[in-house]
Amino acid sequence: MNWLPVSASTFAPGVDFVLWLVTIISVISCILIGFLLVYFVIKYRRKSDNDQTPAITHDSFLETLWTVIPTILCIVIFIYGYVFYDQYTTTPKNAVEINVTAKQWLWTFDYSNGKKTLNELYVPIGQPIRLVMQSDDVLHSFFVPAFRVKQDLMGNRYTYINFTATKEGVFDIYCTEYCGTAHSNMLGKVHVLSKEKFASWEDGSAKKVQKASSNLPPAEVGRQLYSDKGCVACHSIDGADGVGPTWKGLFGKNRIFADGTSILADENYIKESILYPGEKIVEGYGPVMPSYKGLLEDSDITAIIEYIKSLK
Ligand code: HEC
Ligand SMILES: [Cu+2]
Repeated sequence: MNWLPVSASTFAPGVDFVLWLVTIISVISCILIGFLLVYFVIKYRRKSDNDQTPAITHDSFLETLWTVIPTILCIVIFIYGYVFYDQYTTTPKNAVEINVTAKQWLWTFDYSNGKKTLNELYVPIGQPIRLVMQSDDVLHSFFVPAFRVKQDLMGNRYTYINFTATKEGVFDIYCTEYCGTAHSNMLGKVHVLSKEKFASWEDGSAKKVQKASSNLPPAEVGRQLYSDKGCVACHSIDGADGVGPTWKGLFGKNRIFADGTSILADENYIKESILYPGEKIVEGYGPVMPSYKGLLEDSDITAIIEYIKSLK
């Protein structure tokens, strides 16, 4: 049966095994108890007015049985749970570290070679990875269902996740700790690449290859970035007000700022708003937009601008 998410890490089979074990034990006990309950109700029902319940106080054999069997089952479940939990929390010696920072409402990933990505985590297949995680603001929780790993992120301490991916592909990252208005948009992707592809991603050649082969119009690329890079968390495209101003009709509009100055929204203004959001704060909004400096390439920003232009 495949009602579970794809299984794409070395932990996934163990977690699934414990889940199945607990589920099967529970289902069998439930059916057994339910059946006996109904059976006894019928068998020992009062058949006539002077039917008397015999005065049985206890039965040592039965009592031992129903204590010993569940205890053994609990110990078995505990042992499996402990073994897999121990594997999960022990960092392998050759693990590669990646720093993860969560903030309302995005994920950033810092790699040891100085690379930085937004909402998209890149890892090589078969390589033990250790995520060193922290939050810039409230509690968040990093969850990759396909890897069966989940861990809260806090502001005042580091927390960790270990995993080794076993399947190439793209898997979802969710925030599973309610963290404010746009919590449900705090999404990301893990890209599990072959060793060769990862090496070329690391030295930067992969991105160019990928870009050259995608001949989408820039506004279309911008539309994808809008959701992939998490702008969707704060900006609507249909005129609805959110944490930030809507993008609908933004281009060419007169913008009034908190300090009373104003400007017409052109390409340069939008680029500045993305790289240095604190410079000009639109009247009526808080200074909460994170800077995307170093997280978006110039071509990404151009694509976003084209997309904003298309939202009339
Ligand atoms: C955490 C919420 C948040 C996220 C995420 C966010 N923004 Fe913003 N953004 C704001 C807020 C609030 C403002 C208005 C205050 C200001 O000017 O800084 C704003 C303003 C802007 C403006 C100027 C808008 C105007 O009406 O003049 C642009 C352009 C913009 N953001 C682009 C982006 C892009 C592109 C992304 C994604 C890469 C993004 N924002 C992600 C909150 C956010
Ligand atoms: Cu969150």
